[in-house]
Amino acid sequence: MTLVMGILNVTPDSFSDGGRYLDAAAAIDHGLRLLAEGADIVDVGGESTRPGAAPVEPAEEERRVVPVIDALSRRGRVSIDTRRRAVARAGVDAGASLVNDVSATLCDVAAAGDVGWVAMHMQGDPATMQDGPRYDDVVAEVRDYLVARAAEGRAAGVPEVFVDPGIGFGKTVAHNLSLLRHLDVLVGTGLPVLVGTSRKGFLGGLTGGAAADDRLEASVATAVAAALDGAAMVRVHDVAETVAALEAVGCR
Ligand code: HH2
Repeated sequence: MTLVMGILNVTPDSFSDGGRYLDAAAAIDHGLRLLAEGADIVDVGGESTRPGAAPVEPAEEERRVVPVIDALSRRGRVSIDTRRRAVARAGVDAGASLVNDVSATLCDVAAAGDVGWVAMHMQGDPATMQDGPRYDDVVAEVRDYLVARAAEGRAAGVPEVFVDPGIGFGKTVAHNLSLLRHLDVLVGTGLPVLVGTSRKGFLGGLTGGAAADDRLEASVATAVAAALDGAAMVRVHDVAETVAALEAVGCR
């Protein structure tokens, strides 16, 4: 069965749902809806990492996510989506059982809290990562990087490690497509793989310039393709549609 991670951005500026759930009550409502639609885990983030996003003060990020994690973790599984150590710790203290770490540097926080950890690959940082990303062999480089991070996580004592190729994080459209078409290379490491394509910019480019909210079909199709290729979990905005599609192909 492929797990579904539902996206909940408590931010003013996320590329797709920015500003919709900045209020804690609205965010909690949406998170409950994602759980009701079949999400196995709700991923709560308080900082946009879209290309060119401005960094947020950790105290502000923490203020956004903690009440939401506290409420939702009583009703289902929650992850904290952050690259900041203090925010990851606060998220775990509030009830998150997975640290979704786009910086792949926080395995010690996950180990200390005895919770899971997602190590994601990113070239550069969000402010500049789309300024001419370069690889000799993107598939092999991402695989080698993630295998090393997973070994670090296991050595630190993290009980559950996922790896994520980081679609759109310092990658051109061609790099993203190579990673998706050769997902078997990452799956072949034996590590559980998380894939996040939902509503991302490269799908707009591939579908005639569709705006973020008009990328449903492309988002569901790429999530299903990743699941069929062996992804353990997909990270999506549109939980109900993705769950239905995964059921249709026998992945749920
Ligand atoms: N993508 C985003 C954020 N966090 N985490 C993982 N593990 N994998 C991803 O692909 C990933 C992620 C970016 O998407 P989103 O949260 O929708 O937007 P924003 O960063 O603008 O808040």
